[in-house]
Amino acid sequence: MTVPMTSLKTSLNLTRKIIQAHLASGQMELGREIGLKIDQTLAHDATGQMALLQFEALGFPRVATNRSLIYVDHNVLQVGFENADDHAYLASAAKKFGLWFSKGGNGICHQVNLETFSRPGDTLLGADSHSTTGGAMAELAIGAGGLDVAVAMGGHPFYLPMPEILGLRLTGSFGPMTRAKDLALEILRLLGVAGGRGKILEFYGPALANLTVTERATIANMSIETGAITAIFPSDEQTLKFLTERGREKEYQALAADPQASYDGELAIDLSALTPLAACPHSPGNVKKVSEIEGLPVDQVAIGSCTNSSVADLLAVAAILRGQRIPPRVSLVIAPGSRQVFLELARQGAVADFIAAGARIMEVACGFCNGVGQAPKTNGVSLRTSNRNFPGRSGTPSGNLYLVSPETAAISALKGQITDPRQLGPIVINLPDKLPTDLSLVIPPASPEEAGKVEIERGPNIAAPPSFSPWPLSLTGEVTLALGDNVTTDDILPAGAHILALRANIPAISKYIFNNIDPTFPERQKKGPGFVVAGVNYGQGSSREHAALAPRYLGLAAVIAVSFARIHKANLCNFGILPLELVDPAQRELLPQGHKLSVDLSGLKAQGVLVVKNLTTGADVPTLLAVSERQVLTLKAGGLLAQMAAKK
Ligand code: MIC
Ligand code: SF4
Repeated sequence: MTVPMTSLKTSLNLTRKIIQAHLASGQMELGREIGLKIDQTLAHDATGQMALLQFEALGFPRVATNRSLIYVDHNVLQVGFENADDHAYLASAAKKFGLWFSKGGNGICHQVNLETFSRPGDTLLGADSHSTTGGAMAELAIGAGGLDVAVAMGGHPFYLPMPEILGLRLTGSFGPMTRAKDLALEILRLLGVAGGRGKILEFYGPALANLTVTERATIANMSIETGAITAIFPSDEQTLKFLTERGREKEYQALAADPQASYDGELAIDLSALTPLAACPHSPGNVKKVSEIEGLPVDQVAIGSCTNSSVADLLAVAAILRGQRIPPRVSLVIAPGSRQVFLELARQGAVADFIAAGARIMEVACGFCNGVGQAPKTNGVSLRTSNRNFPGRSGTPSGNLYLVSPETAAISALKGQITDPRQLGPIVINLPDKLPTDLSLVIPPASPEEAGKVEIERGPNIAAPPSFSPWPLSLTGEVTLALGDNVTTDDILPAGAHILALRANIPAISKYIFNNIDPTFPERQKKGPGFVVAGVNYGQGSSREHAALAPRYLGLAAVIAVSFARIHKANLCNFGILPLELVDPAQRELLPQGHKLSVDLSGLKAQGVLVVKNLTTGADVPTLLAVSERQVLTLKAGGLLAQMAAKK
């Protein structure tokens, strides 16, 4: 897709330019629904199996995007046949339907996609919330549920309300040992975990001249933790340098906001004023200065994840560890983000530095980041370079996770306690002009002529997606769970290797819904239509549609909350669960667990008020159905699969 570069004739910001070039429906009016043409999609072995199963159920013959990819990176432990079944299904379905397949060992989807496939000016829809990482390459890169990605793979637009564009002007330069991660955390400190909702963060300003694509990737990656739709940087000399290092200079296109461009809101950050920061337990928004928490003994340090596992990140870690040893009580694990990174570390001898320092080298994958291994000990303190420290995400409900930069993690591992990295002298790393580019673990799809001969492998773990009917117009049910603010998708559907292995099997995975909060939920919810009641920002975090699909399978009919996270709200609609927003947040108290509710769905309309009746007390609680006309039709049909099937 050609996006006009800087122009003196218009005054558009970069986001609006890319949206304009991809607009399939609607107008760029704040809050009104727009449809975007999608150039690329990605999914992985936690979301891709359901995305592809739904792609099949929708009857698409072959992907209609410029490029669609499947990555094996989340689910690599293979604790049983289930993972291997998933991978065989993914590989064969990718081959048949025209997707590229990145095998286990090739790396974390966002890292590999950035290195290999992301293109300035493109739209990317990823079945993973951190697909925002592509914003570092001036892509409009958005996370969504697997069903939305399946529909986009089939060539249909992706819909979202026209976002507010928040301009972030960066000035100054990082002080000693202050890094991109600290900027990402500063943005979280300023916006909190919900302050970015409905917004795209567009970066500009003089500091960008020295901000590498790798650093931009850390910032774009973590933008989702503010609730933002995504973040985007211009395509400039830094972009050209990144592409050239990877032999991709031909894909370069300069892109920036017009000089007179304006934003819906602006924020200025002076990088020189930043200090090393940490997100403290149990939220990425709980940001403190590292100097304030210095001295806390650490049990585990885990370096890697799609936030901080680049060559530059891990060479810095190697430089800090070189010639030193970690104390016996600390466990240090390092997981390179991609095969390209791992090869370069090996070439430069950094792997030897890690081993000599006492580190354990983990597989090139997500690993510890979403609870696939390395769960800390009970009440353990774990310093991580990843992006989320939600309760229980590490696999240890009482674990205390702190999110920090690779430099803070490395020095703290050596000292055995949280340590401000500014006590280190300057470190020197050698970033080569050319990085290894071996794509032998990326398997191309079969040609359209050969595709017919490809057999899809379906082991016993692969179950067809369930189908749902519309709710009765007079909907009655119980409040099966009443919760607080910022309920995460990790709360709804916990992470971890055993549960991840069931992502292709909704009946099996539904048994784990709300497991860390109330293990009796699935059994209670199965008894009839149910209502979950919650506070602000319900469904923050990941894109996992299973956190809507599996509750719907159990009979959840509506979530009544003060507000919702964007991706999760779209997922609820996709599976026919009503996302109802309390008109008066205080009335949440009128809907306690166990009470019986009813709601009349006959007048369902976009932005309409639905009065929820508490049959136990007689109280009336007005709620807003803040969705688009399109989503109302989806809800009326019993979900997007049913709606699209009816259209045929
Ligand atoms: C995450 O970081 O939470 C994940 C695991 O990558 C998820 C994907 C999933 O759970 O399906 C995400 O961010 O979307
Ligand atoms: Fe993987 Fe963690 Fe990144 Fe999610 S946040 S894609 S689990 S590395």
